[in-house]
Amino acid sequence: LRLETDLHGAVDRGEVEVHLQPQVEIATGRVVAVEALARWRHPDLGYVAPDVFVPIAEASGQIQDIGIHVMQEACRVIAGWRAEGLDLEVAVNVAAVQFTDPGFTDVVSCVLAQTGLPGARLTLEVTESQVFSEVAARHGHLERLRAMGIGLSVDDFGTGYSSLAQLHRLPVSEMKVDRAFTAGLHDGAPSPLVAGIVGLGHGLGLRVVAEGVETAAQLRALRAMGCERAQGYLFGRPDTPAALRGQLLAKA
Ligand code: G
Ligand code: G
Ligand code: MN
Ligand code: NA
Repeated sequence: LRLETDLHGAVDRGEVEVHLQPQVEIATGRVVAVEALARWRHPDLGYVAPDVFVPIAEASGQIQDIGIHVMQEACRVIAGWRAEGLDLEVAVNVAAVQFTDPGFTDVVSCVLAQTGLPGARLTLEVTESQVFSEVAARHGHLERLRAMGIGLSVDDFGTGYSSLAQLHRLPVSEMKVDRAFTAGLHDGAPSPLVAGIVGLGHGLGLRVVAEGVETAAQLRALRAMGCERAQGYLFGRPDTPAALRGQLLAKA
């Protein structure tokens, strides 16, 4: 209850920050994208993890404001880097309840217009169980977002319900393999399960991103499967935009 109360106005007080985690193109080893991850800096408790505050914000309706703030900040940072010649894509997590707002697509459009970020540089991540809910399909949001060049990613794939018939029907462009599956790639040994998931994604015409990549052996196994992108501690933890920018410039 205290967290829910304290969360009110957290955005306006500047307590909700955006951290970024790199995504690497496996074929080249280059950082091509970042995922934006919300962090709540509570004045007394310090950083509160999104696993804790996102469900609270979803239940209390505060996720709308927080989600838009995170999107705005992420797009602002990436558009700024782009103007300086560091051209990356950015993935932003969206909660299903955000799609209940008939104006959601218009808000996203405004964020792109205000920040100057091209739609093609933005991907919205929706968890598997949420993307299949009728809520996400309502108001034609998914089709309109895709028409703006925005990518739609099925997050945490393999952990929720999946109606493969629906997945085939929805205008998604990317699949994120949940880190529980990546963790099953021991020493690069063959994994029919992960290979099957990656093959399913490709069969549906989707780009496949593996989450939770922690070892070079896992990366080799994913490369052999033709997985396009990898994200995880092997490449970097979520960090402040300034810290990540420093790392990227040092590498360049
Ligand atoms: O950063 P990680 O460490 O703890 O994130 C945990 C989960 O919290 C992520 O998998 C993601 O689904 C969720 N999350 C992080 N940031 C956001 C956000 O801005 N909006 C929503 N809806 N979920 C987020
Ligand atoms: O949206 P999503 O569930 O994908 O958010 C990513 C979450 O996974 C974040 O909480 C992030 O800190 C965490 N994470 C990112 N990379 C790794 C990794 O390589 N290993 C583990 N165990 N967790 C990771
Ligand atoms: Mn995600
Ligand atoms: Na995920």
